[in-house]
Amino acid sequence: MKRRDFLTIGVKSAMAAGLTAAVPVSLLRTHTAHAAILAAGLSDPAAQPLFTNPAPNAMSAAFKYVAKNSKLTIAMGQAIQMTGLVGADGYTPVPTTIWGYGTKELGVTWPGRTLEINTADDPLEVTWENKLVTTMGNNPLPHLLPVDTSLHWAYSLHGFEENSIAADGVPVVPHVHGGLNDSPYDGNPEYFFSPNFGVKGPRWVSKKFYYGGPDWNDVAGMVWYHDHALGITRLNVYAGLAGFLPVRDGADTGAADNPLGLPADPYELGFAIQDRMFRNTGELFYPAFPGDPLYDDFITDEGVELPEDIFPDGGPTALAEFFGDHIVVNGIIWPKYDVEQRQYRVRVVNGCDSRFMRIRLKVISGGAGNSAATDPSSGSSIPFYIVGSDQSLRSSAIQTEEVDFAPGERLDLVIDFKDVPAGSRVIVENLLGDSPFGGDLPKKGDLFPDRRTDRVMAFDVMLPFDGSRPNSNIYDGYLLGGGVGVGTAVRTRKLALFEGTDEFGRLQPLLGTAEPVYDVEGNGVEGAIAWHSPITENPGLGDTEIWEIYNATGDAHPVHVHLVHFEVIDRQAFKADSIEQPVLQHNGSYGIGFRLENIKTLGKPRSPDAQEETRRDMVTALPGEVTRIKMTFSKPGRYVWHCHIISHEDHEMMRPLHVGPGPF
Ligand SMILES: [Cu+2]
Repeated sequence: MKRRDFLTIGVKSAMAAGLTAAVPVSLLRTHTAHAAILAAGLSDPAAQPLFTNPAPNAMSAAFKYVAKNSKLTIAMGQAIQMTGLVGADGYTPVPTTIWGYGTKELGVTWPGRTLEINTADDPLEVTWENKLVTTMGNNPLPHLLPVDTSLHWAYSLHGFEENSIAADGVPVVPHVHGGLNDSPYDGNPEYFFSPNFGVKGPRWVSKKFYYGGPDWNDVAGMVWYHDHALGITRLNVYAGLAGFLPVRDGADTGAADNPLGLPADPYELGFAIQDRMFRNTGELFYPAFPGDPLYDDFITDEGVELPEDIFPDGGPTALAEFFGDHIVVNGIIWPKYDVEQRQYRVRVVNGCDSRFMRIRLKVISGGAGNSAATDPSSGSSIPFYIVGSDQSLRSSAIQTEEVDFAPGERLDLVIDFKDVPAGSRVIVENLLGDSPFGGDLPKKGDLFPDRRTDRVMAFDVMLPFDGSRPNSNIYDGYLLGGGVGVGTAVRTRKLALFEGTDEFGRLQPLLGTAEPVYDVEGNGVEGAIAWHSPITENPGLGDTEIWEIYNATGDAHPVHVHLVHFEVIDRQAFKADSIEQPVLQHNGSYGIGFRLENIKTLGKPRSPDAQEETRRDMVTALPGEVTRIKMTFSKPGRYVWHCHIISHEDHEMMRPLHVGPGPF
């Protein structure tokens, strides 16, 4: 495994010096929790229907919000939704309480309805309302999931210590991910607000948010929106707070006569892929207490035990990572979608907490509508086209048989069902494991027993061809006019990803610098630092910078930078000495982090992958590699950059980013 190879070369000296208390050994995790899952009254993925329930198409006109006079009011609320899950008897459908986005007319849904913006539109004014309250009495709802209040989170901030979810309700703040947002409307984690704006975060600015217009994204791409409240994002998103926000332009219009000739509604599909655990009753489950199934797998690594006296009741505690054993697509478990023998544009969002996927398509002849045709390993692989990702199209379509898919990333694919025999089933297969991704295919110990997470959804080729609608003809090399080009950099920053431990001994992923710098308050800083420490990334307004991100951890981290789109330049192996040092925590105590010394790059740089040759806001930093990106900071003010493993960003793997002069 790459993780172990890297550790031997990368932090060799630190290991020799005995400084690697935090070295992860999660590869050694064994997933033997199957019996425990059943004993705990949780849903057994092996007993759930596969490819039976149709998924809604998030790109269909019926699934979209319709703004009036460029204004929308979108509520976050609680609802009951059927996911296709059946109870312990194996056939009775069970309901799930979810949180979603919605309007009075449409109700709230998971995922939220699709918000489409055209680059030619006037700015859209959205009033986000926190309606996580009881229908009777307007009282704050408790969280659907156990909340760890030991983290730096909304109500742990100075001046908010007296607030609680019980008294004040759940803090939220929507972030439009991939939008060139003005700072006040970016959904910064400290801009949160509670139901009916009873509590407003320390940096809260406005009830109204604006997206679009001439100084916003200027080309078509796939943006999405999700909650970003400080230290509670993983739980708010898990409960259902996420949705699509496609950006259109004059070429990628979404209409049947679009100049690019891309498949259009009803042949343009949108699917949000998420992994979850459920109780047999249908309710969402998140392991947070000792004894919970999978808790031991995801709370801590060997040798880093959670002291019981810190959490006398055993929790709840945040997890180092989370991997659900049920795959949910647009709120439906392992759905199917019926298709014609033609090309479809399929736009997917990886909305999982920690799960990287490697996607492949498997054809099972005669499998359409066949409840026994569920095993991707029995099918044969077919190619598909990558036409774009994140914030833009590619310059041309490229054919592939596999593509990696990181949490937070969006892929824009064209799947050609023309030559797939009628009556076939095409299964979307996932080749990666149920444990942290290190760059390679999983080993046996990285997999859930009897897992169903190797399959995502299926397309059944069984609809009659509708000759009245134009057929698309995307091919390898088909010109699309997208791509990315960022100007000349004025500065190169060396940054790094670290794996330390917090004040309780829990695994704590951290960002920091890979060089000595001064923060905006004039303090010398080097190595890992936590969220609350003064700004270290302060690019000038309009500046273009190269960021070199050295991953000194054992796992891949999907790095997201707000405000910008970036060019992925290259990746290169490196070695360095990893020196242990204390890390100041939000509550004044200390955890353990590292800094890097004697960094040496190794071998030749490696070019970006095909899905990375677009305007990106996500990049996977692999362990033992430096990943180089280039971007221009074109709006002033407060933003953030973070790992998009949501459990990581909630546990300090996030740093503020401030463009231009203060105040900070
Ligand atoms: Cu991470």
